Amino acid sequence: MTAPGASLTYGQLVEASRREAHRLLDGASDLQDARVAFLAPPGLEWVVTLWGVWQAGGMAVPLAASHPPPELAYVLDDAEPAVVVAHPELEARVRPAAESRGIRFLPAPNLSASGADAPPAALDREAALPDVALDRPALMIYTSGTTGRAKGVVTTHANVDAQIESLVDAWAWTRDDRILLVLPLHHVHGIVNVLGCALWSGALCDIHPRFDALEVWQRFAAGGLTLFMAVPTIYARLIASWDAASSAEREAWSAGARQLRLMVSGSAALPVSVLERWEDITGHRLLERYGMTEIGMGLGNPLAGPRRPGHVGVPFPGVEMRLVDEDGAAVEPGRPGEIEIRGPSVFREYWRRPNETVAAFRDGWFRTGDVAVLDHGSYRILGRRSVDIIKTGAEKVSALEVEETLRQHPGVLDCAVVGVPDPDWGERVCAAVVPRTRGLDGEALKEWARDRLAPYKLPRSVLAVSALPRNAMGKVTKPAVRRLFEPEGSTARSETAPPSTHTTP
Ligand code: MLC
Ligand code: AMP
Repeated sequence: MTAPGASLTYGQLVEASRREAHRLLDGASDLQDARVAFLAPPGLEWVVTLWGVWQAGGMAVPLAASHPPPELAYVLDDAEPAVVVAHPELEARVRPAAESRGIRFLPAPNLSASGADAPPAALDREAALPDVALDRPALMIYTSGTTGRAKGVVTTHANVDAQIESLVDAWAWTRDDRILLVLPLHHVHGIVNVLGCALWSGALCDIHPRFDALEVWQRFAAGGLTLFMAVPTIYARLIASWDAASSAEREAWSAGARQLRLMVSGSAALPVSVLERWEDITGHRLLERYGMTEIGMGLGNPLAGPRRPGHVGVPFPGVEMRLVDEDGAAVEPGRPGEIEIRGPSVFREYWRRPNETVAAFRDGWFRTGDVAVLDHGSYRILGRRSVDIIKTGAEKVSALEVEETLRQHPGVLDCAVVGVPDPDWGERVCAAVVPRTRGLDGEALKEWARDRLAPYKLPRSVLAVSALPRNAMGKVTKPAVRRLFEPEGSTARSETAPPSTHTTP
């Protein structure tokens, strides 16, 4: 396990995480599934905290490093953690909220002072840690939905094991693998697919605290990696960076990338143009796969064998899937239907939301809300059933949550938020706003929202309209709102009202 300027062997990781478990237990014998929320940049402290929480019998709640204090406070109120752990770099964002709620606060484990190089404390090595059964909760990841605010997706140790084992099997992970991690660690993609599989396999994980295109290319060129996994926006950024490089750099970077054994894309639709360009540059046909926080990974193209552009392959080992119509009946082969998933990787519940948990399943099958079709023996994702779920840069955003927040601004009478197709981000968050008074400044509205919402939820375009397009029932018609932001939107715009403000940051 390496991170800038530091590394841990597996032996050191075990020692440091046992020490962390004892610190969290603070004399208790078992955390008894208490939530431990933690905020740290991707790095060794993050991994030690995760393993510490698990060994102490707690449920790990990773917080998003990009979130502003109100979003973090929401998670604290919802998860009700017994402990909050934060890295000094990010502590100011969460410590006041933890302390004002009377939650025990701990700084992230200081590995340089007491962890990696320090001799293990005899007490820590010998003192018993709880036996944690596999059916106990391991992880809670917050995800946006169509109802209300973000929900905690609870997975047990057995679920996490199943999610990891399925990928280790499908992608033939071994202890000789070496993967570069550039994804945020508040999603399954980074936590399970990259870090989790590496830890499970005893492989090397080279952790970078954030994505930087130049650093990634230089790391490829430095050699020694076998695996890379990222979202389509990252591949698009890497392509742009390669295009801007000198011919000597291009040659070295491409040669470095060619040495890897597998490159994977997922979390959002991979444009065929990106797949083709990446293949030209690196010789790798990206393996596209489909997943979701609630299920881990569902479908993937083969490790060996043809990978169809625009397709997401077939179910992973241990995953059962079916395509159904609105009534839950299996669709005819070749017809589109909603993906439903069943199997040991599927989550246990939405935290303290029994009704939403029940509604998310049909006869034991998890209803993903994604529509797909089987085409030449491999599935193709056609889209989502809800227009109110936006995927931007592979981050899921609830349009309703952004609308709720914007409506709290005194200058906003009403608004509608949509995802507009975008070549780099997949979708772009856009807001049509009915101002309460004249002269509402879209840029100022975005700045106001920045203190309240995660950066990726902020509307990148704000358009002032005198009224929102509605159907005969008075319901806002989102497709018409979306057309307001599309290049040929001028005709749609005149259906509603002339814009008075249009900012495209
Ligand atoms: C950052 N910004 C975004 C954004 N990320 N805007 C829209 N969508 C996003 N996802 C904003 C920044 O706040 C900033 O705004 C501007 O874009 C430029 O910032 P940046 O520094 O250039 O962006 P960066 O921080 O580099 O982030 C881009 C990114 C990141 C693509 C690296 O978004 C990312 O890591 N995405 C991956 C998310 C992920 O892991 N998803 C997996 C979900 S699990 P401003 O206004 O300040 O200029 C899942 C299941 C599965 O989906 O199948 O895996
Ligand atoms: P999240 O809820 O953040 O875990 O995101 C899961 C969602 O991302 C899925 O429900 C899909 O809508 C989308 N998704 C993941 N992988 C893909 C893919 N390969 N192609 C299209 N959409 C995807």
